[in-house]
Amino acid sequence: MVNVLTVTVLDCNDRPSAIFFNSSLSVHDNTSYKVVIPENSPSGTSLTNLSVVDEDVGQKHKCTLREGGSYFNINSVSKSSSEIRVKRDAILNYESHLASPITVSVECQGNGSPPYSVQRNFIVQLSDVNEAPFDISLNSSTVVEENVHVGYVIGYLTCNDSDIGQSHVFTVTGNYSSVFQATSSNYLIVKDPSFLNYEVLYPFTELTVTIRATDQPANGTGPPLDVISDFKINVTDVNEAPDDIRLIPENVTVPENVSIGYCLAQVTSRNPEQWQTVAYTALNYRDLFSIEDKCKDNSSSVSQGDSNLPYLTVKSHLSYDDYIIRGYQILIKAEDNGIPPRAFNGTVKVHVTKVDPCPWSTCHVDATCSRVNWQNYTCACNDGFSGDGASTALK
Ligand SMILES: [Ca+2]
Ligand SMILES: [Ca+2]
Ligand SMILES: [Ca+2]
Ligand SMILES: [Ca+2]
Repeated sequence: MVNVLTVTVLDCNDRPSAIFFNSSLSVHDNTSYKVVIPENSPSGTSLTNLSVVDEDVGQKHKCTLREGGSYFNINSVSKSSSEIRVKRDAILNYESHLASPITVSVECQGNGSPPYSVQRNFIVQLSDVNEAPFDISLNSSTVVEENVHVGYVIGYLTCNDSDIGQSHVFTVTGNYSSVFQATSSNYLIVKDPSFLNYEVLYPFTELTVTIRATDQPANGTGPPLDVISDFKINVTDVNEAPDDIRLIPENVTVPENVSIGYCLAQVTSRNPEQWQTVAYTALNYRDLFSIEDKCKDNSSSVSQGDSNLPYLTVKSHLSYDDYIIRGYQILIKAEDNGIPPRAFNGTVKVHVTKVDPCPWSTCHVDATCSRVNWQNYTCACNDGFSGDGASTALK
């Protein structure tokens, strides 16, 4: 008798044995599976594909992230493979993960009974990407006086950068790149002080200076990046002394018998602050000349001049005889009413011409007139004549 033993092999569910990862970003080392992804990768960037190894043909597997779900999500591609991608709004910041790489833990569960699952971990390491600097700041009062020297330090420049340890090169660009300069030690200095002239700039004394900061990235992290910012720098006034004291008209020539009170010329000067008042004082020949606010002698052609300018006036007779160089160099002080007041001394010239009374002398025709001074003369009889000169007689 033959007994037939029929053995029916019943399928029973086996555990999935492994998860295989497959990524172009993967780096294998001896101990673990690791994926390196650039920081700031946008959402949807593929991190890795994975497939579940299971002897039970035809089973489906549902994979979920046990760890790493803050940064990534996982989606089914087919019944036993899935893809992990960067999640929306995930912040993948190299600098904040330097000391703590991201661990991703995947668990895949089959649809058999009982529902066995398999779990694998891997490491996501972020690689550094250069990020643009931001927030340039100028550590200063942003006020500069006019007339400062070359190299005057306006302030110190700094900026922020997400990249750790980067240094930055600052440059002045735009309208005022010839006026200001950023040094290699990050000071903003004055390059051309002649531009910082309050009176020339007025009323546009607030300058908008544009500064660029360029970073210096580590090799392989991308090109240098920059940021620009505008800074307002106010040029403030400094009182400057008047200079260039002169007469109007410039060349003054008067006869020695000019009358007392005669207005020779008006006195002026160049004062950078044109809104100020300038006071003039004669410092020499004060017995001969005075400087008056008004001209009282209408006989002078300058008497109707600029009412804001004072008059150089004859105070006593200008004797040609007493004065060998026939002119006066009058030292005048011009002082403004700025705070503090500033003064300057300058010289003006007045020429005096000789007056000869002989043309209208009463000397006799047979006498010779000689000038004594501007109003006196002597009459001397010519040879062959005698008398007092006013009347003569033949000898
Ligand atoms: Ca970076
Ligand atoms: Ca940077
Ligand atoms: Ca000034
Ligand atoms: Ca002044």
